[in-house]
Amino acid sequence: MLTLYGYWRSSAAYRVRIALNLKGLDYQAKSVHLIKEGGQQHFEDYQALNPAQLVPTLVDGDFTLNQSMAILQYLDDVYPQHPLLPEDKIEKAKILAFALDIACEMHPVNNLRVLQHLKSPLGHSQEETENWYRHWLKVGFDALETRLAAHGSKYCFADHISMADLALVPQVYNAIRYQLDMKAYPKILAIYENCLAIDAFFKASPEQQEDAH
Ligand SMILES: N[C@@H](CCC(=O)N[C@@H](CS)C(=O)NCC(=O)O)C(=O)O
Repeated sequence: MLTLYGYWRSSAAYRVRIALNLKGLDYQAKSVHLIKEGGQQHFEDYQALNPAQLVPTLVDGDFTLNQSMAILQYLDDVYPQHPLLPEDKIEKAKILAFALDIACEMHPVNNLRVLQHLKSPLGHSQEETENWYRHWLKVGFDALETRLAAHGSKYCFADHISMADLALVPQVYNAIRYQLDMKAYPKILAIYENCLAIDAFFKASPEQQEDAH
């Protein structure tokens, strides 16, 4: 039995939900509300599961795993249907690098706890915090849009869904939420729309989750 501890608006959990859906895996979703009650990720029982106090955490039987990119890799290794990475080693490395541009460079600087820290104790306003958010989105998306000229098509890497798309789609959701002007990124936006037309992506989207709002 697979259990995913996540939160509807968590982009890292969103990556994993897409993978589970693509692979047709049944899972139980457990909500860890990141805002309510001071953030349930800080509760003792959740810390026992994931001392990093972040979502997602995947439990597969007696095995517990954090870090969404490690979870994607684990799911791909153990449940190989609908692979997220190709056999070709060069192509695989390129896809991983693209996904990590998002997961390692863009996501961490705009994480909830970073935004909260900017406000208190550092004293930045809501407007300054949102400008920070959009700044790092722009830096990341500028590079990704350029990269997509080389290999983007229907999806990030030609016409095959890959781990790159699973990383990109949640990041675009966040960008739209934070009102980044997406007109500068026609390739990214087209891929986002192509992905959301697929049931596995749509069902994984934040508003479709039981704990939404
Ligand atoms: N690198 C981690 C990032 C996990 C992460 O930062 N999750 C966010 C939600 S997307 C979170 O739990 N934030 C809670 C907080 O900042 O307190 C992963 O990919 O799983």
